[in-house]
Amino acid sequence: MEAATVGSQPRTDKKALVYEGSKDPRRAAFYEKISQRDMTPLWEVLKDLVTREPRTACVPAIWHFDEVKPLVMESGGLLTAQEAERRVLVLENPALRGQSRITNTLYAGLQLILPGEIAGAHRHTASAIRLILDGEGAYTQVDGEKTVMKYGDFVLTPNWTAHDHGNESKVPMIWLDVLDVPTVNFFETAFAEHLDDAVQNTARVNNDSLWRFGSGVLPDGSDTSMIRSPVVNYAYERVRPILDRLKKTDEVNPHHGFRLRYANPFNGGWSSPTMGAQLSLMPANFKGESYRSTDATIFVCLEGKGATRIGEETLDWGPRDVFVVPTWKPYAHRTEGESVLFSISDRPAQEALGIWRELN
Ligand code: GTQ
Repeated sequence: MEAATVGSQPRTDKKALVYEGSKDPRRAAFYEKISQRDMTPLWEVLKDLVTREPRTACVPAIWHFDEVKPLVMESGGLLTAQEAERRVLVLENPALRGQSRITNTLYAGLQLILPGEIAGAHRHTASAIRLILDGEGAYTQVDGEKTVMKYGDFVLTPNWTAHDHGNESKVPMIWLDVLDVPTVNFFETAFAEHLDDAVQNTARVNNDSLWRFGSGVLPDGSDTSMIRSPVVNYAYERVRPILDRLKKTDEVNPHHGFRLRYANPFNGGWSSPTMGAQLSLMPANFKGESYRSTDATIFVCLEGKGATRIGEETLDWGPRDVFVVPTWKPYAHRTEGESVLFSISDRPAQEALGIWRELN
């Protein structure tokens, strides 16, 4: 955005905006006068600037996987992953078209990598996560650690880590990318670079970090002060059975079901400082109570079938569907069969700033 902004309206000239109080000619003249010095009266904008409750342009939306998969596959015939650098169809919030964002702070997209393709090594300030939705056997490599990905795997590409993707399997693979790009760009802190080699040298045993840091032990010399998780792939086959254990012994949360958080094993915090992800198991015929929080949340159904009421709207979901709940909108889940929902939001960033709220 090149233009200076007053409130949310871009300004390119020095003419005063016409406010309610501009009906008084003395005030209108005053507003014109101060506008020449790039000033504006707070009393005309205060109630839209400091609002009683969160406001958002973002709307509830859903992408049914069965409907969008053919379009993702079609993109495979248009250009190679190499040409595209990343062959991704961006999921844009319908109220934020043209801005490459699914919520105000997060980017999401469906990435396709065909057998034999590579998406070359690069790194950037933005952090990424992947949630594997279709196909099996492609790899990602993060700072020299390779991981071969399967359905439901939650994979981290923390900020400034080198990453390349490749598909050595026989089937196309599609995953959901979520990045904090709009957040990084809000702070105007984006850097990015290509690595000299398209594919990094593999420096570690595959999935090394999950074993090394996700097993209740820490090897000598581990840098435990890291503010993001060292784990590259939180494999679904390791995480999913934990939900069944919770179901056996724990009380079900009336809003969320049996839920866990993808954690930084060094300090128990979120897996990244800007994005927090959770996985929840809801029993069959679960009728969740209404909940709201200030973090607009992206959900992905990994198993089962259900619906989420968001304000006046109801979104029906099934496996691989991606949907989004705007900030502070009351929502409630219900299920048919036993269901698993993945979710991700900017909650860690809000918590770090002391502005996160929820209402049960
Ligand atoms: O895989 O590195 O969807 O850099 C957008 C930007 C994926 C990636 C995206 C990226 C990537």
